[in-house]
Amino acid sequence: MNKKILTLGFMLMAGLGATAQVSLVNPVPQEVTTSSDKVVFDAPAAWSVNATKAYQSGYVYDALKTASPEITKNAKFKVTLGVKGDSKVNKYKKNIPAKTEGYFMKVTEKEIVIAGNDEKGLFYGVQTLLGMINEGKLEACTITDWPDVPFRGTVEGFYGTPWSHEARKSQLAFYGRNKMNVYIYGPKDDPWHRDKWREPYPEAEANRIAELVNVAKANGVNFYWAIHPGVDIKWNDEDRDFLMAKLEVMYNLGVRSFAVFFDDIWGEGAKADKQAALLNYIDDNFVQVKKDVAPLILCPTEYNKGWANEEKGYLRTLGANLNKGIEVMWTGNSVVACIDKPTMEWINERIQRKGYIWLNFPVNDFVRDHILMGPAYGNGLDIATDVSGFVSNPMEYAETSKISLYGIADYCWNMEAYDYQSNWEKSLKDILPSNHKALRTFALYNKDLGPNGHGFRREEGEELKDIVEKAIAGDNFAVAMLNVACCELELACDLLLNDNSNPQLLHELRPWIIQGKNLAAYGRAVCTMKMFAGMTDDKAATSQLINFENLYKQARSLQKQMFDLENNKAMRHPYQIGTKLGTKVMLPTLNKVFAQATEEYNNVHGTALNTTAEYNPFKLTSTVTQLALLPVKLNGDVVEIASALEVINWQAGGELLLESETAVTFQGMDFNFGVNGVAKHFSLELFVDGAWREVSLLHYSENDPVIHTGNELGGMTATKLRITNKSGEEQKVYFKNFRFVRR
Ligand code: 14T
Repeated sequence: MNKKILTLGFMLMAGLGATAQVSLVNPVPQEVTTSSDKVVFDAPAAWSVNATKAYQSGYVYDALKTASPEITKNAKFKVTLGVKGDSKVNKYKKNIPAKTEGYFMKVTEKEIVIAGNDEKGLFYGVQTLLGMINEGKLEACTITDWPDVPFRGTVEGFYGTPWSHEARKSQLAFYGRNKMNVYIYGPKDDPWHRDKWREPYPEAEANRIAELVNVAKANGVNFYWAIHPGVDIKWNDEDRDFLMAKLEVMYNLGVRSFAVFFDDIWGEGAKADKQAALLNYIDDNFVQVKKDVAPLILCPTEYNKGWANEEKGYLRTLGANLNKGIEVMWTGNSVVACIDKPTMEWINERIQRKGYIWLNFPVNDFVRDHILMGPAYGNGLDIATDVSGFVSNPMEYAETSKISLYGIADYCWNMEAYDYQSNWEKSLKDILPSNHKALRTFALYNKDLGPNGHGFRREEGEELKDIVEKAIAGDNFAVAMLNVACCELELACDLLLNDNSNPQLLHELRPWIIQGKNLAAYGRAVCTMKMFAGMTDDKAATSQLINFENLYKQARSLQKQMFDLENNKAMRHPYQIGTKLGTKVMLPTLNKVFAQATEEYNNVHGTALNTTAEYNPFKLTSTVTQLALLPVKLNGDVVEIASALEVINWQAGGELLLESETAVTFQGMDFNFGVNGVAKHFSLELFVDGAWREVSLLHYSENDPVIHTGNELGGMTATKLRITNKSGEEQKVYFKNFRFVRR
């Protein structure tokens, strides 16, 4: 039968019948048939298992045990389990898809048969059953199912706090449920993965890894342990033997799958021929010798097209030299990118094998002020046969990452049928059933990454587009609708804060939820401002607390509260640099409405209230006209003055003054005027305890224009600083950058 038609029919059904139990299953199965009169029935209270000895215990059986019906010997309702070739499922041998990890399954009101093409297929059949029975119901159907991509899962490969042991175990169970079979362990900040790659794990860590290997097994997941030796590897026998010894240690902990990462390094470690020779050596002397070890995975140094140096031919060298069977990872056309057909054609031709995709989504280690709760979309739906594997690099927020991973799992299993929107809706229910609507509302504001160095953006606020356009055009009904959206966001935040069904999720989201409340309150103030702005009578202005100017003050207060929350370390996770949400549509819209309402009020009342919405505790002024308007940017604890794009004529005695609303304790500072040796022409002074105090300036070398401060700066606390041209004559400089870090 035609796969496409079946899948489409299935999706239609899923949309219509809320009771369709098969529609609860993630990933979407390849082929499903249900009878036209749709038989949905209560799951039995107990069932008996009909299986050969081999499947009356083990991980498949254990998975089945987690279902609500109890397994009892004499229960009438029968669950037959078997793998191709078993007498128990002989009757169905023609129905079993000849696909790795595939299975056939039949559900009737009397019995269930699950026939795997292999043991993993059988396991996945059981997972489908578990997914279906989630709400206590079963649906008569037959399912023929298999994965499109052979290796599907995640690579814990981000910078930042590595996942906790508990989080990892929870992930592995999640992968099992969602039919992902790979977990690559490679957190950048695990010392024994990278910096101390030569050393064995201390006992406690080693035990944890051994446990993870077992948990992975129980969930049908291959645990890959990755080593990252490129930082300081020397291409000699000694280091090679260190590496082999470490692999041996990991093997003895139970690890049977390995990866070697050479990403984000340069110099000696980055040589293609050396890397290939090392991998081949491991392959020949370890993988092939052990016989029970999975094919090696290599993460190359040039892991994306943007970094590929065609002339030097790094990738082609790997392609030609690496043993057949060694997998090569690839992030796409850039570090953070979606994958499509041309991407795969480009890389596969060079590495002479199918690329193994490392998708840098939903990882947020380069946009740590955002948390990503959006759907996984944008990857080609036609690349199933072009990839050997497809793994996602998630966020250090393990539980929140499940939203996107739920999509990755579905995408990898059944690509053509992948519908990211409906998958996303399902994922929210899966992750927080008790409050999925609140989670959904909140997630709407946490999809985009904001501007970032990789230029990777996500859609956000599409559902607001209509209202936003009208609100900005001055339609007050639309402003009222915007207000409703803010009320809804606030409601969502409060419901979430009161939910204790998934403490880990709430712990991860907490800073953003609190900020969400601020954003919502700001939005309500702004929308109400807009309502009041044009009123000419002073009815509202006299006795009542609610009047335009108070709303204006409230909005200002909330701008500051948002800022303060961002900069309050106690309200952030360790590596988090800020707390932003709704930055693509909601916040900019509110800022526009704020400005419009204020302007309107100013016009009607002849006032001069400031219309700029962004709160900034730093104020720059300068007698050097070209510097006077440079914006001051804040990024966590880094305060920066934007660079000027022209030559600055800094007159004698001209000064730049930076004032802060609150006292700043300095950690360090440097700036760059783009000219060697000019430090001596300028003075830096801090205003400490009511007096100006000079801080020394110096260059570290003659031909380095960067100006550094003397050590006395560290720990000084001041409310303002100034830089003055003390040379007695005009200085021509480039104001390339100025920044300091505060404590
Ligand atoms: F191995 C790679 F495929 C890879 O993506 N490496 C890192 C990864 O650990 C990190 O999580 C990800 C997202 O930030 O990007 C890579 O790390 C980078 C990429 C850069 F372009 C680190 C610094 C960069 F400048």
